[in-house]
Amino acid sequence: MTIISSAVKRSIPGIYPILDAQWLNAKDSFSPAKIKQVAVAIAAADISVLQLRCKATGLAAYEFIDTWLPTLREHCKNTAIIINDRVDLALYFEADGVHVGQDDLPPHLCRKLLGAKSIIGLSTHSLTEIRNATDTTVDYIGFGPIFPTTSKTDTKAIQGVKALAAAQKATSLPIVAIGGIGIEQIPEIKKTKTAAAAMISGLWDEQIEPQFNTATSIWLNN
Ligand code: TZP
Ligand code: MG
Repeated sequence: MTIISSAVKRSIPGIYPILDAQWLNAKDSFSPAKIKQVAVAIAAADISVLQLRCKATGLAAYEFIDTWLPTLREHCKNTAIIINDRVDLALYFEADGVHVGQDDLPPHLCRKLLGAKSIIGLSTHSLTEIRNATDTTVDYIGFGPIFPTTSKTDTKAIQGVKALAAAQKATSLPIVAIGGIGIEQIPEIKKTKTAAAAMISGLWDEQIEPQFNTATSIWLNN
């Protein structure tokens, strides 16, 4: 497990890359050399948290994490690694935490299984869900989709940046904005005082070269 300071755990700052199996597999076969290039780029960009997300059922999620995690761990010593949905795999791989949705295992069960040090994130889509989450054991709240996205099909209604600003005002927990955030949208997300911007497709250019450094520089300079 990565040693992650409680300051990082509290703030979940900046750019929060999501390495999404479906998106990555559609773009490239991701050879070991390419995975290493991505891991080195994440470390160079000083990314404090990232998520491995594989919506495929069964063995596929295990294989995806098993393919990426060792290289990420080797190069990204200061990056907390969060697993989407799969508390069992977070436990097995001793990941730094888990990100769950409203219909997944509830945060208090995740906490019981993963322990006090684990980072637990919860997706929300309304002020009511945010207020409910604030009273639970979660460490950060995902909120979105802020803009239209093609990376997820079953999304809820588009929230927009005004709702994002209201969402961050409604909770003391860090909010991670998600959905349709590209490099160009980072300044307006930052302006809402949101803790972080989660990005899948927006962190890659047309040649499928990672843009982590550009994204974090824009975040820091706005
Ligand atoms: N949850 C809400 S929108 C979304 C998820 C996982 C997809 C975000 O992908 P992108 O490519 O950053 O819009
Ligand atoms: Mg989920």
